[in-house]
Amino acid sequence: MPDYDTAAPEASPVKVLIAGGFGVGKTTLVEAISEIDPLRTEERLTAAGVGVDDLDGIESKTATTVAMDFGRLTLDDAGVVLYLFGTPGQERFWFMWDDLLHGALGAIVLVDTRRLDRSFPAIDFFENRGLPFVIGANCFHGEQPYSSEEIGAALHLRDPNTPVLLLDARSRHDVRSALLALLDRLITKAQVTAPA
Ligand SMILES: Nc1nc2c(ncn2[C@@H]2O[C@H](COP(=O)(O)OP(=O)(O)OP(=O)(O)O)[C@@H](O)[C@H]2O)c(=O)[nH]1
Ligand SMILES: [Mg+2]
Repeated sequence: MPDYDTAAPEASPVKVLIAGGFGVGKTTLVEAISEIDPLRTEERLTAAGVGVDDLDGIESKTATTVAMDFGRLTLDDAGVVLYLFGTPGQERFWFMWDDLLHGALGAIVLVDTRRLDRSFPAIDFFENRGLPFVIGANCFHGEQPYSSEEIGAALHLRDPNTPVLLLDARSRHDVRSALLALLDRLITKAQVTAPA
């Protein structure tokens, strides 16, 4: 049984969504950083998905999230405990995103630069609802031919100051940096919108 009682009681809870299109590395990211055994709700990809699920570039993928991922990370220095909710990526499960959004303060939108179009709906979703987010460009196989600026421009982000971070979703260090960048963004936005 995982131990769910070790988060510092005085830490402020912050709900964060890990979003993006099919197979961009959301479950991998939550697994890389969570201090508890992450909850995964994955089902095997089967022959029934041929022609529906595009596995181009992620041929080793055998399962897909059908509800959500859940993990936790305590950041003692920041005095917060992050609750990470990974969204399902397949289009037929997007109806769950509105429920997952409830109470969330921010998001990491993962993109795969080989298939940027997979993540446009996630970006639109958060821009339309005004939820702050950072972009995590997942460098599959350690390769990333594009700079952060180029990726930001290609995504046509409504806010040009949206951070674009190059990361490896399997790397605890990279994921932690992305989450800290998101926290910075949340603090900056809160300061801008707070009444004087
Ligand atoms: N080489 C490499 N493989 C990765 C990386 N991130 C994820 N993968 C692999 O890519 C595949 C997809 O990763 P998932 O974490 O399942 O992606 P997901 O976004 O949760 O997928 P859905 O829930 O189906 O939308 C898996 O086979 C991972 O092992 C990475 O940074 N580098
Ligand atoms: Mg997943």
